[in-house]
Amino acid sequence: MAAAKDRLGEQLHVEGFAVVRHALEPERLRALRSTLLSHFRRNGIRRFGGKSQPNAAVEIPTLAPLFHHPSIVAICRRAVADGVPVFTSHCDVHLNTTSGWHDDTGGRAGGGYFGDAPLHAPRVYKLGIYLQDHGSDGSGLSVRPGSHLDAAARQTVDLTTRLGDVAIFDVRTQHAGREASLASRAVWRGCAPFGQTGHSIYSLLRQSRPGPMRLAVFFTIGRDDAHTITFAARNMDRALELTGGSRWRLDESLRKRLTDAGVKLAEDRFAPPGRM
Ligand SMILES: O=C(O)CCC(=O)C(=O)O
Repeated sequence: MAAAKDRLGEQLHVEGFAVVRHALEPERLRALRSTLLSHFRRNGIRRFGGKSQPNAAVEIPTLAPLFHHPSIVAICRRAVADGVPVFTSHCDVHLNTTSGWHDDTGGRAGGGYFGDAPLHAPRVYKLGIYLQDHGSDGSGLSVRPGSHLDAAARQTVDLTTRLGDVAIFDVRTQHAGREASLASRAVWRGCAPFGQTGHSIYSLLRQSRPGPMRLAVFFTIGRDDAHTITFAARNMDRALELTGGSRWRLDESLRKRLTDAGVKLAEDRFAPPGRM
């Protein structure tokens, strides 16, 4: 009898997203939430109406237990075809940011995070861990099923994650987080041409009308192939450009925990960021 197909792998393949319910202990995530809130008191950069910490796998060492948590490693293994995921090192934490519909390819027309590779080839997945419930507030992650294969797909699904759930999606899948109001979007259109200064102004304006606190961790893993390594290298370049930092190697103990768990590390296979 043929082995039953893994539902998570199958769903990612067909629909481009999945949610693993109750994967993580809420208590652990509440503790992480307060650590991250302290981090953002002094750190992070103003982005999209809130604050973000790019390069967070390097910049926030307290995230490490999340990456090698057995449930997370199991999800990553199930997502890739051969059960050997590659950790890209790309990780962002977002506090109170807004986001419209987009994918994470860096540009579908080529020249994005996959270079000139045809977009049917890569298998890179983003995990989204929301540190509060979004079961009914419409403020969590929404996706367009099938948009990883057909960019014109327009149906939308609100993933209604609760604390402890893990969302995972193909980076080609179009998705949106908390959408800004029409008025905020108009303000953002005025700010966007001014780069980081525009981000700072927009974020300060939004801070004066705070909504419910919203904190989430995103990181990417991929199949063990050249596309994943290109994605990793280009995203690390971008993260260092955004932060102005130069540290890009993972902490030695995190490297060991991941490799002991059977996860490969993209950082062993790309040139130091900025020198590609
Ligand atoms: O803020 C969110 O919920 C979505 C974040 C997002 O779209 C991203 O990290 O690519």
